[in-house]
Amino acid sequence: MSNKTLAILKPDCLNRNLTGKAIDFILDKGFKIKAMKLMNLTKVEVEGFYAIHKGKPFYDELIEYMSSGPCIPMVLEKENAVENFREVIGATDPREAAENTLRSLYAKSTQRNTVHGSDSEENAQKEIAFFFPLKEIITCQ
Ligand code: IDP
Ligand code: MG
Repeated sequence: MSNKTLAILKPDCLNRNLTGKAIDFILDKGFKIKAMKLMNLTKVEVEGFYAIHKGKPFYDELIEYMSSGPCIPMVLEKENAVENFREVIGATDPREAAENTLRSLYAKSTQRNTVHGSDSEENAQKEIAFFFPLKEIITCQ
């Protein structure tokens, strides 16, 4: 089992100045940041990242939203990282997210739900590779 997952602090996290709080929360939960960058995703990049959702009713707006401002993809490491980070972020719809999860604390809507987390080991590997070449991922400490 891999010990890494891909997180993204989404545009609503950055434009509401929640970046520091979100990173603190993630570190407090025991994750180590192994790679991180600030970037503006193009529509084409977002379409590539979210290709699995193409055709769904929320797809077009999701592409608009995720390319609307800067975001911060990061590689997180912890034992059982994928499952553990999904618990830390909570359900997609913040109204359904468990108490004291990132989405229950900060997200404003199902679309603007503040943070992304990979949903399986296989997708985590693909998503990490989508943003980070191996040489950008810290291997020591
Ligand atoms: P997840 O982020 O919890 O894994 P997914 O079903 O993979 O949720 O959806 C990807 C993203 O698409 C969500 O995080 C959210 O931003 C957006 N999204 C999903 N479902 C809806 C919806 O019903 N309305 C609006 N946006 C949605
Ligand atoms: Mg998902």
